[in-house]
Amino acid sequence: MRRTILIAILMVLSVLCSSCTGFSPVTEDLMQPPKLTAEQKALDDALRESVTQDFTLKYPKSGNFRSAYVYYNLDDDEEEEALAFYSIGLSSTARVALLDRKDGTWRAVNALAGASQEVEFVAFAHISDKEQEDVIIGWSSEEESEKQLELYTCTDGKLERLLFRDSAGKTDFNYYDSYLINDMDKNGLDDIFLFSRDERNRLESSWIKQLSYDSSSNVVRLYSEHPLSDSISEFVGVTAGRINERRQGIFIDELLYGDQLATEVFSLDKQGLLTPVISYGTRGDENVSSLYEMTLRDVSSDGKDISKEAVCTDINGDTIIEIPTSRLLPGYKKQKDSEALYLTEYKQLKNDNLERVLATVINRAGGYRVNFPEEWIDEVTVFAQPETSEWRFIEYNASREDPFSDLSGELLRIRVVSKKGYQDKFLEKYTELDTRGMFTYYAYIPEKVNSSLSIGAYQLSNQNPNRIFTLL
Ligand SMILES: [Ca+2]
Ligand SMILES: [Ca+2]
Ligand SMILES: [Ca+2]
Repeated sequence: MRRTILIAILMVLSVLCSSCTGFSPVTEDLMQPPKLTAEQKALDDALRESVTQDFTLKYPKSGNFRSAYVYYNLDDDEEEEALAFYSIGLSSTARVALLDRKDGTWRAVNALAGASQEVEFVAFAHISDKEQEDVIIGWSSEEESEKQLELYTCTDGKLERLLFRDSAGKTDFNYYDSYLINDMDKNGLDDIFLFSRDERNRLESSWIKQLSYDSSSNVVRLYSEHPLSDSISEFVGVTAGRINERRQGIFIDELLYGDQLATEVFSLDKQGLLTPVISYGTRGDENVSSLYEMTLRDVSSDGKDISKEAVCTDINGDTIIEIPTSRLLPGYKKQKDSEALYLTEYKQLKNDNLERVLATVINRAGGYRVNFPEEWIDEVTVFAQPETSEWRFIEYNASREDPFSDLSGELLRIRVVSKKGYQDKFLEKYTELDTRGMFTYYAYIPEKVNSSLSIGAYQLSNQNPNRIFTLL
């Protein structure tokens, strides 16, 4: 328990440190190991005793462990060992040391040089052993242009590196941009999936690679790999989960050059090797689109900040992963219009087709979404009225030159009111939906709706399990 608290304190401190980088003159002071408990001091003393030269502690940049000292039980006793990350003197290569406690005294057991200058992340998983967890470390260069993943195991009390080798003797398949650790074939050992953009020497520039431990030769092998789209600028989401009731998959959301998103999905075949789900022409029909083409969509949020609503997730809680696609709401024509609003459709893979399970409009700035009843799809559009912080939902009238000028078919308004802002006096016909922080959400349903698409108050009620209003 004490250690858990300690780790929590260290994590908070390291987050504080990283968040003040760049504008605090005391960053260097904060980056020094914080003076904490005797246990922390003991680890620092043990490392100092073994290294002897000046060293700088290194803090993992991402993942669940953000401290330069990480406690974890790495062997079959009940006690925790510790890992320490640091670099020595002017050497730019980061190192990892294993520390162990014998008779109440911490001491450094051994240390290994990392693959690069910085520690990207540290994680633990059953790669080589069902009983004992291995250490996974991502190493990155200072400018983060190259990241390499390495695996370590605790053998006879010492930290050892697991070697990477494929059948042709190649060892450099550990470069990655994103990674996923998952026991996809449910055999008790975790597999590693790397997503990389290899600009250097191959025609297709992006790959998914499947790495698994081979016990017969005690190495990590490249079991299979598959090219991805050649226009990926960034992996914005990699998710392992259920494609359907029987099948597991890896969902890859790709940001493409030209501000579009696409999704590719892979599963494992009978041999346990990577196989794409719906690749071009897999049904013997040249006109069949690939999943990539079927999921191609505009980035509907501004800039590089891709929202979690734009990537694969289990949106409806049925444990199956949905793929979001998006298209312009009726009346919006200009593809790149920054004012354009989109209908987001979450789809499941069924018999190699995409089937919609949810259609919704997402107001990211307002922090809510409104699910479209089935009959609204292609019939209802939304326009934003910033002066009242409202989204107005209207029946789309294609005969109007300006489809948003005809409000006779208005079906719903959602308004966000800030406690700090101007208090609108005309809220008496509005119903309060929800509150969050200093924001209150209101809905207004026009009384005389001249439309067959009208909705009732119950569809917005929090008593309704299928309520159409949801906070993000
Ligand atoms: Ca142990
Ligand atoms: Ca496995
Ligand atoms: Ca789902």
